Amino acid sequence: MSNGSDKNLLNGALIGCGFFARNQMQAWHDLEGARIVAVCDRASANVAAFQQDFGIDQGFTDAEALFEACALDFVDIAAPTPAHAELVEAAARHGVDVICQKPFAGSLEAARRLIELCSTQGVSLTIHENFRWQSAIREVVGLVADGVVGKPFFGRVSYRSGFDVFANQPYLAELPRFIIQDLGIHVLDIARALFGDVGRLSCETARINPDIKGEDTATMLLRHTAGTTCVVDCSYASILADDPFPQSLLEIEGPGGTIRLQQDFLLELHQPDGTRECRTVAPDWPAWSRQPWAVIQESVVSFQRDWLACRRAGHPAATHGADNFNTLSLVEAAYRAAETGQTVVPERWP
Ligand code: NAD
Ligand code: 89V
Repeated sequence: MSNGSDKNLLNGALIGCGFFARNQMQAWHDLEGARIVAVCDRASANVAAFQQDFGIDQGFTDAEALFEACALDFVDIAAPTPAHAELVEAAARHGVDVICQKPFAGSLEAARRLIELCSTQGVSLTIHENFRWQSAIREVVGLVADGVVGKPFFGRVSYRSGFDVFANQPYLAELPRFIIQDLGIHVLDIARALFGDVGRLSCETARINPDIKGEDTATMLLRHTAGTTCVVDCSYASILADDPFPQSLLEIEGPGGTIRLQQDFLLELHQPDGTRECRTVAPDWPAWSRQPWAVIQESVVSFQRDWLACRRAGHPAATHGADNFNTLSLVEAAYRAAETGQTVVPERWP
């Protein structure tokens, strides 16, 4: 927990006091070196609830008033995509470092403009892309980076569930673009963390649930520039007795072996001699976490811890704005590929 007398303590504000922001508030509370001094939401009831639940003195319903009143080191934006432009612009104008939730900005054009604005204003911009920070995913990313199976020729990043995400996040049912934009963005980012950037991509989608507007299954085929072919598949229409929500399962094949991250954090390493090493890489759950969300909640703490370390060291966090542009561009490419039936070359940050 933060210590109010520490001179190196960063003062932050959280904007958007909704469903997911509670995890971000809990994580800040767990971490040394930063504290949330103010919260802001358009809805005064949400401001009051966060002030009470997290003991925050200052509450605002207008972001401009927040920036005028508080001397902030950073802002953590947990408001939805349509609010990003206005809020990031205000933070940049006031010289405040920005963390912003995914999916960032709403379009590649808007993302580019905001990344450039933050750079011009000399503030850092980091997208709150937390799935690659899940400890089991990080373990596998580390094994691949260490060359444990050699240069991967095949990968699969798979997220399949029938969990009722609409109960906590009813707005998801209204999105004309649903699973790739909301969830696929995370699994595409895991594919980038494992295998690097993508040269071309194809995609098939379907809407299985008749009560929602967007697609709820997507199967994407990625050719990474370093040579790996990767299948990224996601579904919220899968009927599974042992539903793994919200775990991402991995498979990586290289000339030196195969890595599998199976359900419930079982990590397998298959060796060329036909043997297999197995171990469990279950996370250390935060005390406040609750199943089935704990795997995501743990990654929020890890993401924010890393952001703080990078901020102190003065270098960009892994999912800085320009990096995340290359994940966002895979989302755009996937929708274009699904619409046209063509293989698409994603845009890349220069
Ligand atoms: P939510 O609707 O529950 O909360 C959003 C809050 O933002 C609301 O209280 C709303 O009043 C407020 N808001 C909207 N515009 C605002 C503005 N201009 N100024 C101040 N407040 C404003 O939504 P949520 O489920 O908490 O999702 C929020 C964001 O978090 C979305 O972008 C979503 O994709 C993301 N999310 C991320 C993860 C993850 O694992 N990274 C998981 C769930 C949601
Ligand atoms: O992570 C997310 O963005 C969430 C969920 C896991 C429900 O898809 O919206």
